[in-house]
Amino acid sequence: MNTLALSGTVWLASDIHLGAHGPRTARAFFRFLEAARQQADALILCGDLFDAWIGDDYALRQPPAWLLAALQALGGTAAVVPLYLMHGNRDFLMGPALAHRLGARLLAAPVRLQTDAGLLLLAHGDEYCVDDSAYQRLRRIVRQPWLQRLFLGLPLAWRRAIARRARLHSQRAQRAKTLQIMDVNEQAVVEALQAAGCTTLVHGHTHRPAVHTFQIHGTPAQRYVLPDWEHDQPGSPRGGWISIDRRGLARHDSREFDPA
Ligand code: LP5
Ligand code: MN
Repeated sequence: MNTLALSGTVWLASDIHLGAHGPRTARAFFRFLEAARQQADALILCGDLFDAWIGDDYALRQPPAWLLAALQALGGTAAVVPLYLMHGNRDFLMGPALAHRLGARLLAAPVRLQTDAGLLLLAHGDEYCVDDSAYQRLRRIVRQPWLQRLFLGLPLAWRRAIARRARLHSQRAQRAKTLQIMDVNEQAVVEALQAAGCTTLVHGHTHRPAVHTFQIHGTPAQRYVLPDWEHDQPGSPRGGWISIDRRGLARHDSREFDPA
């Protein structure tokens, strides 16, 4: 298991879902990155930074304007503060070429993170949604290296079409699932924490920001859930991050970067 030691102030965010159709979310996120440059000693993005990632060549060859802006903002940040990227269920194809372009480091999940606030476990979170058997089946399939190689060898237009189909199927499938099925399974969380020797888990993916407290054989444990970022849909914008320093973990709201 990956272990990473980071001292000082560490910022964690997840599920920003950057894409062509989220200019306001991107603007709030870029402001967050500027703040991170000034206030954080390390920044970890815990998956689904992008709405969908269909191959590094897409980003590096001829990025569309929204992606170019994102690459510049992320690269500019990584030049100042160490930037770590974890894979999510939408951008698990982010590869070494992207990391190199950004000056970021890809982290294989889960990560045991040693911080000034103690040891914690970090993951995207989809791996703990084991009650969602249709999703877990899909996950096992798309994480096969041979299939990924095959996909990455397809023309960009095909990949884009497949990703669009996958997103549509996924959205349709979710309508038939209960919220409970799509949440993490408590037993899976406990097992992951025990395997890592941790009592605190931080993850995203479920878009249900919270701090859950529970016990593992009498020992207090916590699960922090990072929010997704959505500043484009009508209604109340949402998003945020967690900062970690020697005082502990604190949750923050991204609306401070989106003045109405
Ligand atoms: O993403 P989110 O949060 O909305 O939903 C997830 C689960 N869905 C997914 C699918 C992604 O959204 C698709 C992203 C595409 C990225 C690039 C494509 C690269 C392909 C590479 C191939 C090697 O992760 C969703 C969970 C939900 O989280 C909550 O946990 O429920 O899972 C599903 O909805 C899965 C469905 O139940 C079953 C599968 C649907 C079929 C999709 C494949 C269609 C392919 C079409 C090809 C022509
Ligand atoms: Mn996700």
